[in-house]
Amino acid sequence: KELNIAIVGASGAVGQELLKVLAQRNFPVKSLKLFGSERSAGHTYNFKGKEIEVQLLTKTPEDFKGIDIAFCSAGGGVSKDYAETITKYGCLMIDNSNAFRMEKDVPLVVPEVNAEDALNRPRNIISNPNCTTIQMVVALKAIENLCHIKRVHVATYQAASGAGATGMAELKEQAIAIANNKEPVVKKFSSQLMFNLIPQIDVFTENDYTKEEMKMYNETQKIMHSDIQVSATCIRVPVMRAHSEAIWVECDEEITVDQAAKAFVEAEGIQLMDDPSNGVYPMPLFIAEKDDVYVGRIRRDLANPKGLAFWCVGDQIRKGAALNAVQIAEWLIKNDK
Ligand code: 2RA
Repeated sequence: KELNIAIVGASGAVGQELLKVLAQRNFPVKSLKLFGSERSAGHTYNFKGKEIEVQLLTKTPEDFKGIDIAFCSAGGGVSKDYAETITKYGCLMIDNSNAFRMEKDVPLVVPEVNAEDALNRPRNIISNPNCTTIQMVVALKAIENLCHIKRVHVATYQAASGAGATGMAELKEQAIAIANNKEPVVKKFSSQLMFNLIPQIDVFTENDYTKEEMKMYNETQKIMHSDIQVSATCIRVPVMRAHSEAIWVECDEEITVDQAAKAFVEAEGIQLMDDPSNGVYPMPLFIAEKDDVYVGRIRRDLANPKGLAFWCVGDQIRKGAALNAVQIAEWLIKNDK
């Protein structure tokens, strides 16, 4: 069956990736409507050889009448403001923002982990988790299948793409400015990112963790239906579009490196890349534009007998956003009869 699809936020980094992913995966698209702000309305984008013009997003529910699925990626404010408009006539909203992620009546879905949750969506909204959570839970699920994970410590190394197309442009402009002995311009990030690390993503909450770090705590519990405790430190790094994570897990029982490696090999959506003595491990430069989550550097946690450490890299715009949203839709096409 072919579906009528909309993309809200078509001009953004994730909107553009959605166009690519839908085409590359031959998603069954009957019709495609693009929506955007005043800034992007009127632009045209190519989808499978056809130019499609971006329509201004307004509060006219009729614009979404007959549309089966709207992929939304225009920020939390827009998602909150337009959810009623989008879903009024039965359109399913797959929302990439943080607007509804923790609401009880909105499933938060990573198909490799909790696809079935997508079947229970009373508001006709499904949330796509935050990018850092998505790639981590894909890896954690493989371990959880072996033995319950009690706690996780994670340090993230997050690419500029997490701050959108303007974040990527800023990193590139800073690199060019520095190479030309010019002062790098800082607009999107709080400090110069090139040749630097910024240990703050999003704003601080009252417990001194950032919102980004608390997303990893709360979203992981919701997706995994688990009491798992996650303590995160999230860092912006001068990398273009793949996020990396150093992860330490503590399980109820001891798990060997071999058991973990086998679980990663067998897991859906994971590629094991782990031959460190030959310099083989995932690196964000080379994982950009790949679909799977890449895992390597698996080893015992020296500080914890029931612990395991590994390194995990995933493309932020793809698995961390656009691809995961499309995979949710693909799963529903197969399983939601
Ligand atoms: C970031 N997690 O990397 C955000 C994007 N969703 O900034």
